[in-house]
Amino acid sequence: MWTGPWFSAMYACRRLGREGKGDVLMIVLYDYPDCPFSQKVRVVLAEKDLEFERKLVDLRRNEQRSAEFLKLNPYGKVPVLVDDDVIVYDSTIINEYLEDEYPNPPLMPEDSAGRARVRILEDLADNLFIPRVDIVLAEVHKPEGERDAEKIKKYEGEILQLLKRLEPMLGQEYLVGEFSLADVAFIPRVMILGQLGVELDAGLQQVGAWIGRLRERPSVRALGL
Ligand SMILES: N[C@@H](CCC(=O)N[C@@H](CS)C(=O)NCC(=O)O)C(=O)O
Repeated sequence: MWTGPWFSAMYACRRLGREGKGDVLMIVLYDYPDCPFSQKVRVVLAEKDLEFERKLVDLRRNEQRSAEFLKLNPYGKVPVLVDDDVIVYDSTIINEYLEDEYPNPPLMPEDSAGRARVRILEDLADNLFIPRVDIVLAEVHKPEGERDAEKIKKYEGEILQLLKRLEPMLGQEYLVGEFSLADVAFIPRVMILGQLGVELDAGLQQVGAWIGRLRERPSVRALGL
């Protein structure tokens, strides 16, 4: 068991969608509240009604660099999921693990083409969308006089361009039809665009409606964004 500067919150214990392990609390999520990657995993745990123990890793105190934590994730990053004796890190890999291990309700299409589309969108969210929103977030958090207005404008423009790629996919409820890991990947950062002052223009009506639908989901509301 961990000692030292960890603190944990216990969540009631009920596991659905898996046979064989019984009603024993086995999932632990090493987490930081504001981390969009940790939030992605919390959405999936909630969608699958999986209960877990949450261990907060205080990034402000560099707890992710402790020898103990590096044994779990040599990259020194949250989230890390520990399921019994299985350790998984990287939010996208954790979410795939959860999908494989706890398939109900499914968050991946059955067909290979659909699964590939989900993975392409997760990659876009993780490597292009989230980092750009994080740049704007960092600027907006600075005192007003220190903000780089040009930088904000440039990255807001790039964020809107990325969202324009999603617009034609959203003639349906969710990005790949049913709610999937693709939607999950965007949730933490699309939910805060309004707070950052990023306004969706007229060409992003479907995206706006999609964000509204996402906001209604209990798993998303639980993030408190
Ligand atoms: N690709 C990783 C990224 C995880 C990540 O960047 N986590 C950040 C917090 S949001 C972190 O732990 N940063 C600590 C550090 O880099 O020292 C994932 O998807 O899980």
